[in-house]
Amino acid sequence: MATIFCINGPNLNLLGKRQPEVYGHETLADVEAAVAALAADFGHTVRFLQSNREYEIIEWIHEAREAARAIIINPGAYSHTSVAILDALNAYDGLVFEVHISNIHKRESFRHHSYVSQRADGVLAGFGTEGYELALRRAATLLKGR
Ligand code: CA2
Repeated sequence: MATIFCINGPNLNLLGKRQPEVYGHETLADVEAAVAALAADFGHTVRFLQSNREYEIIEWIHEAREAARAIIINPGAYSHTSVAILDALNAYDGLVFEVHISNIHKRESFRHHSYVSQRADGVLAGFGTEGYELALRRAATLLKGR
């Protein structure tokens, strides 16, 4: 059994409350409940974290070095700007999956590049909130072999 951190970045606390045409109708609490249930099927535990502050996300990634065997992260807009989050992930030895609810490649060009992708073991974009569950499935598959 492993602990997995699921980290959501800025504004994702608004999920399901605004812009449903882009991000869907599910709230962050709905997503967390679905991921927690799936993780339980695999015998894993997920700790859910969300912050609008870059430093807090970096602190959680540092904490994951000791506490988690995988990180599922949607860094939100920090994906496109934060070398600091990339550096923190580069200091982490476990699995990293990057999730974007929307297909960032179909959107404005400033969303096409993600610093985090350079470290991620897998990237999901455009699978809606189901992307978090797909990332969890992949983490469970790879953790079996570790
Ligand atoms: O598609 C994604 O998951 C994003 O990471 C979401 C970020 C955006 O900056 C990235 O380019 C792509 C924005 C998160 C904002 O979330 C909201 C959710 C509901 C209502 C308003 C914002």
